[in-house]
Amino acid sequence: MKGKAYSARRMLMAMESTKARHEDLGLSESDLRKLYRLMLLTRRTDERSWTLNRQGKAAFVVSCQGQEAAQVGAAVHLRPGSDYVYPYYRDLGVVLTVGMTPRDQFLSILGKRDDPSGGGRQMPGHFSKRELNIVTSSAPIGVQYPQATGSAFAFKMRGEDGVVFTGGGEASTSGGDWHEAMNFAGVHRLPVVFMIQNNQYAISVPAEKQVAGSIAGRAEGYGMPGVEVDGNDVLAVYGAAKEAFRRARAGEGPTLIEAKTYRMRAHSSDDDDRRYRKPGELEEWQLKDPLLRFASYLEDRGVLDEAGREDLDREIKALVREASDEAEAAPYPEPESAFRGVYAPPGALGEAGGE
Ligand SMILES: Cc1ncc(C[n+]2csc(CCOP(=O)(O)OP(=O)(O)O)c2C)c(N)n1
Ligand SMILES: [Mg+2]
Repeated sequence: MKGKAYSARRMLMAMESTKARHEDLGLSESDLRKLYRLMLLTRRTDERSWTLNRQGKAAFVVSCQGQEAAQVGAAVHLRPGSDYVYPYYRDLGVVLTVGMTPRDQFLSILGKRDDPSGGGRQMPGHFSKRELNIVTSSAPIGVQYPQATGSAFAFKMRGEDGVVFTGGGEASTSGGDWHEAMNFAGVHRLPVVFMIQNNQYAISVPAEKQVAGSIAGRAEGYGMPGVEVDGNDVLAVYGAAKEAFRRARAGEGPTLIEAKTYRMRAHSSDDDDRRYRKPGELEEWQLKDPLLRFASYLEDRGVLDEAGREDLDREIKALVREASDEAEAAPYPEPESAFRGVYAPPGALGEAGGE
């Protein structure tokens, strides 16, 4: 068994050497370190979120582990605060890259007053931060797509060069919202980048029971390029997203990216993934863990060695822990505020209502 894992790793390393190189993508060594740092920050923040759930402190969490390369590799192309982001619930790596903080994440999952996503009342994973133009989602899968497309239409009507980034899982492409948004974006050549993270499951439903044909291939029918990338290779995603953002900013229209990846944790903290994963499947994908792969790339090219990775990890774990402790100590919303944003205050609607 050990020997098998070892040879699989060797095969993987051989595969990697044929993949995208940072020099061709115009990335410096410091850009590479930044990408790795963001991926590690995402992983450690996610792990801490899971721990807070298992300690009984956070009622519900959704994990992005395994999808960091796709999320960070795409989101680094955003201009925080001027572009718009319509993320989905698993996009922790997207929102941290744009500028949300681990503290924001912990305030949210602990239901604290200062949670930017909704004052402690929003569903965890429904990320939002006004100054970063991160727009919250609703619970039905796929509603972000028409909204994102509408924002892209606004950019175009105003003659601005903003780009809208949105995405979801592979199952979100089975709903009408996605198709309507893709068509509208294609017809009007809108500055929107769609990224589907095909992580192989929709809760317990495997991708082969969800997706007919190819998701990336559907783009042609909506008049835009569709690109399938290895979603566990941050440089591959970076390259595909670079071109998608360039096209959008240049007024050339939308792009669809399908990032092939794998969800390494259960669907949510309330799901038991042992009931539906195929035997050995998780272990196989763990060898393709995006962080390990990028670490091996960085080591091969002399950008970051083991000691450097350990230093960085210590630093990140400390800052994540500090953010988590701060959020635990932060106040809950005042009970009197429970109806705020739900009912109009007395008298606000004049004689007709409000009492
Ligand atoms: C319209 C709708 N149907 C069903 C659900 C329940 N639901 C929540 S997440 C999910 C799985 C979605 O899978 P996918 O789009 O592949 O994203 P992933 O969770 O794998 O990242 C489902 C079915 C929902 N929220 N909305
Ligand atoms: Mg999925």
